[in-house]
Amino acid sequence: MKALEGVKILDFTHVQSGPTCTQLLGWFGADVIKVERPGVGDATRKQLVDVEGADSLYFTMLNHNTRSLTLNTKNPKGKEVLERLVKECDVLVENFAPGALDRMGFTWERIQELNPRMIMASVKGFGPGPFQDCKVYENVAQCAGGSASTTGFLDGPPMVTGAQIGDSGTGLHLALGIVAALFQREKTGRGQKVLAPMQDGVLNLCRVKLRDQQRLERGPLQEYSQFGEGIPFGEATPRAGNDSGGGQPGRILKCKGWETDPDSYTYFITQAAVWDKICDVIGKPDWKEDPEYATPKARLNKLTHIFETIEQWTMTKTKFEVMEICNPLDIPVGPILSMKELAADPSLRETGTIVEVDHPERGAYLTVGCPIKMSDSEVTVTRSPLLGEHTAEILSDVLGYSDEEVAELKEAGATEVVKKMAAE
Ligand code: CAO
Repeated sequence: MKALEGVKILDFTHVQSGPTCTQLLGWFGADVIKVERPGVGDATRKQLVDVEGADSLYFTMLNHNTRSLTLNTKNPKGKEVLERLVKECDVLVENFAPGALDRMGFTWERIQELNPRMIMASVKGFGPGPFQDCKVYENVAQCAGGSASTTGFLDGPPMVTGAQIGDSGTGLHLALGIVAALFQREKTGRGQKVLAPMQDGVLNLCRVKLRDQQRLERGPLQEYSQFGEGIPFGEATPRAGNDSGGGQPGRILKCKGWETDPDSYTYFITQAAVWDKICDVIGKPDWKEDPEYATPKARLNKLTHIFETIEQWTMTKTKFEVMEICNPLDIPVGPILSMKELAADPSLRETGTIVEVDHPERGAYLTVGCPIKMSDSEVTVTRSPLLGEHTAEILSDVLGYSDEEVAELKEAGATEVVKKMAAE
């Protein structure tokens, strides 16, 4: 048995944010029915194509453990099918542009009329307010949620991050809202609307920068290197490069081989509790007693000098040697791992964090498995569906349509002749 077994998800999601959420629900055992436009499907199927004629990695890596139903929800017969699905399912998840579901005729009021137990969960770019009608993609959310203004170096422009905190991050927020609403429904018997705006999700992940904004109003941020460098602060939380900016100063430092390997770096944290050990390791035992270095407060105005000195030591070691030396001493360090290194990491394969999946059109590929491990709800990653692969199966199993009725739906243009699966 899996955690969400028996929960039916009407999955109207596309691109990245929504599928991140529904894939996770699928991994937890929910039956995820992905509704896609006949002949078109999720736009990402045909974006960033690397194997001609096959669904892209963009699509496959975000849509595991789902079933695909092609349905034209603007066709009268298609609308009838959708109404029946709304009655049958527990959760409707969507990340259409604002108003698209209403234009289809499925307002929240109508959905409640059809199924008062329905949980309707949405990702939108913004919550209610001046930007509520905007279409939003990942980097727009990173910019509008406070991430870009606080990422990058002080003397450079705002930067977006590689971590998809706007899309995948918001998908995770939405999934939590959905399971909380399912839990509440157990007691109330009622569904509810769950909204996860991307701006809110990014801001939630950037909360320490909002903390610093308020601290800045009371004086300079002493944990930022710019303090020790004598660079005045402006009015807003600045970009702090690779400073941790928190209670335990940290920085990315070069390691042996950095001249030719772009990832030959380590993160190094000068945690107060292990300061003496750090001094010994880097060959600066005199810093242990020197009042200019002995306390965290005394060190704050010379962080750049301290990290440059530590870097002289890290540059004599590989990033893994730094880890091997510092780990037993409880000095927190972390190698900068490339995607190539992560993909080959045997321990991540063993835990199912990276899995190899076989696909009839494209062959084997790597993907991320479920990042949440549960002792009583094991995750098996199954390949993403081909467009409309489960149309007949869903119409019959979930809604009880006969073969003749399915044929009539095809005839009426509500669905399409299902693409045949390649031999597996
Ligand atoms: N049958 C018939 N019509 C369908 C359909 C189906 N099965 N599925 C979708 N459609 C229609 C929609 O009803 C909509 O029609 P109208 O515009 O006439 O109402 C149309 O397809 C396009 O939907 P869309 O506006 O959501 O798609 P888009 O490509 O123009 O915009 C995006 C994409 C992502 C910018 C937009 O959906 C959005 O802002 N979503 C919310 C924020 C979000 O999730 N952003 C993250 C994107 S990356 O994860």
